[in-house]
Amino acid sequence: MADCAIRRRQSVDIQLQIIRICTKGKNSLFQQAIFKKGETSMASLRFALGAAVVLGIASGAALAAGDLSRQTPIEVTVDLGSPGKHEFAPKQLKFETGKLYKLILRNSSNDPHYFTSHAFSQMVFTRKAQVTQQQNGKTVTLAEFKGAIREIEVYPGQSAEWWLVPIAAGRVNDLRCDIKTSDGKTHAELGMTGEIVIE
Ligand SMILES: [Cu+2]
Repeated sequence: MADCAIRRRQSVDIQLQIIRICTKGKNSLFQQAIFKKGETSMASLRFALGAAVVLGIASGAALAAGDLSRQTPIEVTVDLGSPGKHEFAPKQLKFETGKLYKLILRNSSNDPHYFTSHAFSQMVFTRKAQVTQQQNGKTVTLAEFKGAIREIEVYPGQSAEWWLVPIAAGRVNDLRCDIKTSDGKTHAELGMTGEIVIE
């Protein structure tokens, strides 16, 4: 991280130097190339264009280093229920801001379950959500969704992945599943609740 910061700092310094070279008032190479009367200054023009190209490359490098959604993801797996039990396992999830997570929501129970936390959904940037399936021992992606996600429902025996980068720190207690059982109680009322901490 420190290395990246230094590299970015260097690339900013290079950009500033080039901007200084290119905008030195009367001595500006652009101005010399454009306004010099009587003699053609192709060398100056070429240098100025070269500087502009270098400037473009330098700013491109700075952008690539800053794309937090392209890190290697940290895997976090949550079991949504288990046969006969309505609960999240684990019940407490921990994340850190600025890191990319692959949050795997695995439902190996006999009921559908929601992963709902509106507070959490406001504190993360979503890169994508994926529907996955196990085929011959391999995880195969069936569909991919881009855009903000508010909650995800996973059907019995299935899994989904939420690729996200936490952007705000805090502790929220609204993780729950609001599906109702046949007697009218929600899974949350039966204990399917949880806490999420972002540091
Ligand atoms: Cu549920």
